[in-house]
Parts: sequence; structure tokens; C-alpha cells
Amino acid sequence: QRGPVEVGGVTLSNHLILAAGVLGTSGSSLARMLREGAGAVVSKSIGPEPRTGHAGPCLVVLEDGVLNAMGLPNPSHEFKEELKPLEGEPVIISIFGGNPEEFSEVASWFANSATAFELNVSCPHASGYGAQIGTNPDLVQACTSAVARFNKPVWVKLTPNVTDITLIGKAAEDGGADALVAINTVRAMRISLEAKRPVLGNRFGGLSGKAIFPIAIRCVYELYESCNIPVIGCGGISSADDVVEMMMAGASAVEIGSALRGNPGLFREISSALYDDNGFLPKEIIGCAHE
Ligand code: RRO
Repeated sequence: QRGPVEVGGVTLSNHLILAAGVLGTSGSSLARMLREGAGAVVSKSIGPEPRTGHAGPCLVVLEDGVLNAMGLPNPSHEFKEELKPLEGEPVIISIFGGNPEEFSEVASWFANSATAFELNVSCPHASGYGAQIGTNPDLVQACTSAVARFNKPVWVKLTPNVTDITLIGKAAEDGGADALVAINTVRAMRISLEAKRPVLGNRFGGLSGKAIFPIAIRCVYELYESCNIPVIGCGGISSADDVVEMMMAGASAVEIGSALRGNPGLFREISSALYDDNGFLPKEIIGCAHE
């Protein structure tokens, strides 16, 4: 059904969600994506201190994807101001911290304004944050339960940069997560032949876009088999066929990011191809590839 649908404690007006990072830095860009047909929106990740991010180049567009090392730029608690015009809208606040106490502090600032939280334990290139937490099941569980006590739905966004993503998914579930989001970007780098140095200022970064779609499908498939909470698919989705494939792997909804670059009308485009005339999805596709 086109909507409303309930996934991970959140009522979505359709299955297509704006992914964190892309177009989520201001209230006005989040509002625009809702107007463009997103079923819900996720903010750029907000942390315990304001950050300006890494020195550039921070983002390089490749043939089949996007390489970024933004460096978690965010206005910290000041982001609250951006949310005032969005009251009542489905806005999921992505948050990060270096330990459970920091996750809890950041969550407390948005406990009244957020529809739900998405815990970013998966940034592939930020020292002290992200992967250091997201590769450690005990820390993932502790950060999740620290935020779960605010009585808002908690989604946990996982990194693909681990040997067994299901161990991390189960830890988030044990911590009280309402849904898993898979995947954040894949740790990657490119080197410029002319400059003879890495193309990103930070040297390493995260790869998103079409290139990582098969990795995301594999991760969603594995999580669907191993965990008992909904999985939200993210990573390289750019068409209705991609959404259907992600749902066959086990996704209850999807997040879209890189493909929106230069195509803000994509939510409507995908919706009109995905749903039938009565607003329904192809029947019983979620998880059907497991039968
Ligand atoms: O800001 C970033 O550099 C960044 C983050 Br927080 C993340 O979670 N994933 C990513 O690819 N980049």
C-alpha cells in the first residue's frame, strides 16, 4: 500500500525515505523533500559539538557512485531551530556520538521534536565516532539502549564495513532498536594520477551510489534472515526496480540518497512506477527472495 505504512514505529506516507546526509542539512531542504513526495525524511547527522567537517575535497563524483568524506559537519544543538517549521511532519533525526552518554545527550535535545531517531554508528571515516562504535556489538547495544529510553522509535544505521553485519544488527535489536537501516557508505578511496595523491582531502571516505547496491542487497538479505525487527534498505537505489529488489531481499521500506543529486523529482518518479493504480505495491514482495 502506498500509505500510510507503519515501519519501525514510524508512520510513513509511502515506502520511500530521504536518506541521511543528502539534502538533510536544513529545515527547508527537508521540507522540500517532503513536498517532492518523500514518505519521511532523515536529517544530516547531528552530534554533541558543532563541527565544520574535513578539509576539501570532501566529495568526488565517480562514474558509478559518489565518494565522500564530509567529516560529520553539523550545527549540533542549534539544529533544533531548523525543525520548528516541520512540526508534525515525519522527520527522523540522525544522531552520532562517541559513547552512549553522548548519544543520550544529543537525543535529549530532540526528544520533543523528532518523530524518531536514526543512530549513526556507521560513518566510515571519522575518528572517535561511527565505525569505532558500529563495529563493536557491545557499544552498539549500549548506545541503542541509551537512546531507547526517550520513548521515540530508534532506528540504527549499520556499516557494511564489518565481517558479519548480523552480529551488529542483533546487538542493536537487543538494545531495543525498532528497525535497522542498512547500509551506510562503504569505506573507499581513489588516487589522482595527476596529483599522485588521494582525491579526498581526508584520503579515505565512504562510497555511495549504484556501485554499492549489490553490497546493500546482500546486507539486507542477511539481516532479514537473522533479526526480528524491520530492515530499511539503503545504498545505491535509483529506480522502482531497485526498490522492488531491495524489498524482495527483505526491506520493509527504503532510503534514497545519492540518486537525488540533480534529480529532486525522483521520489514521485519512483512512486508512480512502484505503486499500482490503487496505490498498492506488487503483492507480498517483502522478503519473498527467502522462500
Ligand atoms: O559526514 C560524513 O562524512 C559522513 C557521514 Br556522518 C556518514 O555517516 N557517512 C558518510 O559517508 N559520510
